[in-house]
Amino acid sequence: NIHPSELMKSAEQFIGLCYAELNRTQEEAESRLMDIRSQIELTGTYEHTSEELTHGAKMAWRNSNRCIGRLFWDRLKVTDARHLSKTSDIFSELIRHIENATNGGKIVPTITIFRPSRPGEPPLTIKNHQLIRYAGYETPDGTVGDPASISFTKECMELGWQGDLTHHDVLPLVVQQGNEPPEWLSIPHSSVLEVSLEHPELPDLIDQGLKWYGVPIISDMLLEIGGIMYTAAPFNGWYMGTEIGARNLADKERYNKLPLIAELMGQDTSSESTLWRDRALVELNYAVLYSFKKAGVSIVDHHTAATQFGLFERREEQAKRELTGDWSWLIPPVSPATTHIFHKSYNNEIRSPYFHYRNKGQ
Ligand code: HEM
Ligand code: NRG
Repeated sequence: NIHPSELMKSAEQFIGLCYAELNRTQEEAESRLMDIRSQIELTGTYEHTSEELTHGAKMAWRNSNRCIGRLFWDRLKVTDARHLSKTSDIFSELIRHIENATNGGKIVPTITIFRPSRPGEPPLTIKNHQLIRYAGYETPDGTVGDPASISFTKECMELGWQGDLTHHDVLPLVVQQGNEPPEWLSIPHSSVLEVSLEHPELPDLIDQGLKWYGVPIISDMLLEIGGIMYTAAPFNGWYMGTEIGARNLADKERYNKLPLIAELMGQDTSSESTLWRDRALVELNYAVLYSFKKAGVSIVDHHTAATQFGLFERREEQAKRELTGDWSWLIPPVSPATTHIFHKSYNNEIRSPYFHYRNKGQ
C-alpha cells in the first residue's frame, strides 16, 4: 500500500507532466493538485479525471521500454470502465474490448481500464495472461496446445472449465474480485478472430492446421498512473509477425514447428550446418505475414516496425523527451542486425506512468 505522502508526490509529478502536455495552464494544474490533496487526506486515495486517465494510459504506452510499436502511442483508444463493479458487467466489457479492438481485422489499439485498487482493499484482477490464449495440457502422449499455458489451464479446470483438448482451445476469461473466488466465462467463438497459416510456395502447410489468434491483449500487467495502481487494464495493439513466427510457433518450449516446416520444405536436417532451422524460420515468418495480410488482419513485419520505431525516436527527440528502451526486447528475434535498433544502445530507466509486471516480475 502506498503511503499518502508518496501518493501525493506521484500525483504532483504526473499532473505536472500531464497538464503541460495537454497545454493546460499552471493555475489549472495547481488547483487540481489542491483538490487531489484533499481527496487523499479524506480517503487515502484520489480519482483521475477521464482526461487524465486517457492521457496517462497513452504516456504509459509511450514509456513501455520493451515495446517497438510506440510510434502510435497517441492513437490509443481508452475505455474508462472504472464504474463497473459486478463481475458479469466486467465480463461483458472484456468481450466488448475483444470485439471492438478486433474490428473485423482492422485492429484498433485499445485499453480498457477497470477500477484501481483502493487502500486496504484487495484488488480486482484478470487472471489471464492475455484475454485470448490457447490452453496447454500435459497428457500421457505429450503436450497438447500451448505449453506456456499449462499452469493457467490447470487453474481453469479446477474452477470447472473444460477444454476440448485440441491444440487451439481458447481459454476462458477468469476474473477475481478481491478475495472472492475467481469466476470464469467462455469467450464466444464468434468473438475470436483467428488466422489459418498458409504459404504460397508450400501448399501442404495449409493441411497442418496451424493457426494463431489475431489480437494480442495483455491482461496481467499493472498500469501505474500518478501513484494509482490499475490492476485490471487489458491493452492491445496488433502483432509483429515475429512474435508468432519466431517465438510462439517456433520456440522448442512452445509449438516447436521448425522441424515440421523444414520437412515440408524438403530440407536436409541431418546437420545443423545446413541452416535448416534458419531457413524454416524465415518461411514460417513469411507464412504468418502472408496469411494475416490475406485474411485482412492487421500485422507488421519487423523491418517496418523497426523503421516506425526509428520515427518514434526522432519524434521523441523533437518533443524534447528522453527516450527510454530495453535493447534486449526491442531487437526482433529474426535478423536483428538488419535493423538500426541492434546497432545502438538504449536507456532502460523506468518513467511513470508505466506498465509493470503484476506478479513479482520475470
Ligand atoms: C511489448 C509490438 C502496441 C505495450 C511489445 C513487443 C512487441 C510489441 C513486438 C515485445 C513482445 C515480446 O517480445 O513478447 C507492438 C505492436 C503494437 C503494440 C506492433 C501495435 C500497435 C502496444 C500497446 C501497448 C503496448 C497498445 C499498451 C498500451 C507494450 C508493453 C510491452 C510490449 C507494456 C512489454 C510486455 C512485457 O514486458 O511482457 N510490443 N506493441 N504495446 N508492448 Fe507493444
Ligand atoms: N509476445 C506476445 C505478445 C506481447 C505483446 N505484443 C504486442 N502487444 N504486439 C505474444 O502473444 O506473442 N500489443 O499490445 O500489440
